[in-house]
Amino acid sequence: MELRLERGFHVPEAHHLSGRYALKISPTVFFTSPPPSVFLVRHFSSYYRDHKNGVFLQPRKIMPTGRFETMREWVHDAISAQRNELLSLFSRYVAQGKGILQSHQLIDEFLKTVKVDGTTEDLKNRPFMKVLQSAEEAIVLPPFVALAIRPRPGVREYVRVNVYELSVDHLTVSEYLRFKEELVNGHANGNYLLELDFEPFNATFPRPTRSSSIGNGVQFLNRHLSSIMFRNKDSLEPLLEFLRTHKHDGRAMMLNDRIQNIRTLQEALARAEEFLSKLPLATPYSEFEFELQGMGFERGWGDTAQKVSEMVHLLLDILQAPDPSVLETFLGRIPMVFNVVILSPHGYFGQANVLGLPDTGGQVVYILDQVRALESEMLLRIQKQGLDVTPKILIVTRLIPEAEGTTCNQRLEKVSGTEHAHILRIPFRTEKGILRKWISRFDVWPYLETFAEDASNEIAAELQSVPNLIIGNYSDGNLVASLLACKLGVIQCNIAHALEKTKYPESDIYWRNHEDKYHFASQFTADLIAMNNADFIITSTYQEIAGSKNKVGQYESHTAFTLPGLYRVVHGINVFDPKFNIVSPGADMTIYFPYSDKERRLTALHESIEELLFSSEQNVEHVGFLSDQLKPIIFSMARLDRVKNLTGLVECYAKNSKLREVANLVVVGGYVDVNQSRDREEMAEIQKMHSLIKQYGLHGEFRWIAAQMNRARNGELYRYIADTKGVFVQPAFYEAFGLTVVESMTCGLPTFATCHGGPAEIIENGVSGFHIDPYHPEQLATTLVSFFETCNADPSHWEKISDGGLKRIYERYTWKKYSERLLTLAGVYSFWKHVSKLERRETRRYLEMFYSLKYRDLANSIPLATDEH
Ligand code: UDP
Ligand code: LCN
Repeated sequence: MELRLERGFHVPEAHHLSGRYALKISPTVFFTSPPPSVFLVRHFSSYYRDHKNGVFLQPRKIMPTGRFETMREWVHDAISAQRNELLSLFSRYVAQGKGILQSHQLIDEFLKTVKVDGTTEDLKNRPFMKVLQSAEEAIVLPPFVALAIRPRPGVREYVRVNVYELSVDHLTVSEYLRFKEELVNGHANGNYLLELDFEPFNATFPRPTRSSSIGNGVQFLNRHLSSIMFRNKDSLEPLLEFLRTHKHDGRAMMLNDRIQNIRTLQEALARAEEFLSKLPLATPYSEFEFELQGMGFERGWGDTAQKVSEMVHLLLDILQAPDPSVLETFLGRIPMVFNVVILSPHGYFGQANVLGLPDTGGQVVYILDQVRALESEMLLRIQKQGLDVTPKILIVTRLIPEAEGTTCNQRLEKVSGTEHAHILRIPFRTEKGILRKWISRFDVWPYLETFAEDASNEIAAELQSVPNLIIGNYSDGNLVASLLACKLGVIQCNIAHALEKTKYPESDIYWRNHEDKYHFASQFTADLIAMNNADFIITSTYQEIAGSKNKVGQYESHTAFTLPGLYRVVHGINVFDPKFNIVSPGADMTIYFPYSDKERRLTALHESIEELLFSSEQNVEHVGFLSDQLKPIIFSMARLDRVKNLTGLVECYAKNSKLREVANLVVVGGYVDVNQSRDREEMAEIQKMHSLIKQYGLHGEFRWIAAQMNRARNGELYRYIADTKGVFVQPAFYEAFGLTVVESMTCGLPTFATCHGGPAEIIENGVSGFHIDPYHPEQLATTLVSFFETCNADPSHWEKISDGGLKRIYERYTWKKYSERLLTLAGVYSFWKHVSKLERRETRRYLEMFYSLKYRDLANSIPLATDEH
């Protein structure tokens, strides 16, 4: 394989380098790409140097097909090949009037237009079908149809077709968004609308280019920055300076003043190595502390001769033959994180009686489990590092004086199962005083700046020092985390949980229509600020960042969008940015463990579980009954939001007589009595549920149980359902991650979950559970019937899926893995921030301006809540 490059480079050979194609240009010059036939050298946008492998050139864009240099040419060619058909296709699009067509609508119209004279395969191979398969959306504004084409996750291009002439223009992102704005503004769109562009700040910083590298930022960052750092001996100075100045609470760690330069460091390490090799491995640090100090080493290297020796070797290896993965291990072991602040302002944040209350679901469960796992990992690390520091974790949330039977009116509450973690509550206040009642997460924006100020003072009082890591949660927590991180100069990690923009389609372009109820303008502005301010972002899945082949990711949808009349985002976030890392949560394994773990089963709870499932009593806790208690149970549990689609599951079950024959249905969620609910969406779902029971005569086969807040019993409930050889179904229209999916799989209950969002990634279809499409309920029913029938014929099938689910969980979804990874990331990103120029002053200044000139006005335009009833 030979390629001739522009600028006279000659490519003598192609290598397949650990799954990537790497073309060697000279002994030190490589580039990576998909198969070389696709590659066009003039598409280089930049390069980065890797100390080991040479220079990687980054392709600017890669066409889904190799013959074309630009997207415009590709689309043009596809159109030319099918001119007549496409004239009628475009007139179908145009006939629908101006508007947005989503990808499935584009394809549906295509299928209706094109005469199927060949096989389905033939249809799939039509050139324009390929274009449509990559199209994310189309904007129809006669005589034009503009297409946003996404050849692969994270990459987008724009073209505009004149539907009468079938001519094609390439559009820049700004032109495309301006065109899209005409849907709302007609031609009155402002040429002078504020355009936000974060690209220039990061242009010189290399990024991976392959979609499969997204979400593994730390590896890329280590590789790139270490190649700079290990270029020569002088470039190691920042590492030395970091180790020499590293302190906690004014106490020196790692190195003292005896180590003046790299030479003395290397000598001291060699001496320490020799000294330690003579000690028994288990010798406690205190027994040789004095000698090590004399050589230039302070605390932090380890608690035994063996641990210290391992660290010494790691550093010697790094100094002699630097390797990014050794560096990551070394950095991950340096004591850096002792005080953590976790922000989650909205909702009822408490440890009991809160699940099921408005805005109170998985995020609360996630944070409480996260804190327990983090604390034990921090304690373990501190002990292994040979330190006697007490870690502190503060969850900072809102204090709600009218606490509705929860503890949300208490200032400080210890997190159960921890020694050093507390919930610190701070009220929302304005000049008029403290807000007493709960308010929706959509209305919190005007309170957050004051909340951040108050939080900063209270955190200082509680910790008696500055935190080492600030973690934001959801849009409001991430914004407050940004304000605090800037103020305190602390490393910031973001966790989105769910970005609302993806949940509400077209909420950007038609933002004004939602403004009264949802205040998305403030929320999307806060999201942009926070995601650009964060030092690193962790996500539960890949799809959260960059979606999948056919679906746009939650972060990816912030790459380019417009809020007509307000601002236009031409580069909001780059999903290839090395700040993104996938760190998936798990389920608390003391509560959720396999049904087969007989010793640990909470059999004492079975009586109350049986009462919940089978009693004939109809009351505010349950309605419906199960007449045949021997049938397996189809189980679901969620908040009774519309998007969770519990009523969709009930309807799907109700309509399929075979399914009703082979299994019972049990649903946990919401209130059974509509008068108890305060949430309009929930009230509608409650009423729908009652009418479904009536309409389909579900008594005898279906039980609806109100929201259950006892987590221990919920754990046993999943296992009890497993005993019936039942299944769990998660039928949401969209689920960002889906903790219930992980909980049920951790209990060994075969799980059927939505293919829209995180569950599609948690489950491998047919192996560790099943994907279902809530938009095709009849298929869902068939999948369930077929599962139960297969299990009847071969009972080992149920066990096979149950085991597959457990295997998947142990491999990927555990809090132990999560906390190890999070602490390593915190160490690595803190280190790089310290030793390189990653504090990104230019970005911060731009963000400050955006915050002051846009966000603050938007937030202040939201009416303040009142406490009147
Ligand atoms: N949950 C619960 N009782 C209920 C409904 C839900 O304890 O009646 C718990 C459920 O076990 C899970 C969390 O609430 O731990 C819901 O998290 P998930 O990520 O599934 O959805 P979210 O509510 O965050 O959208
Ligand atoms: C919010 C959601 O909507 C869920 O999908 C997640 O599982 C939960 O937060 C925890 O991250």
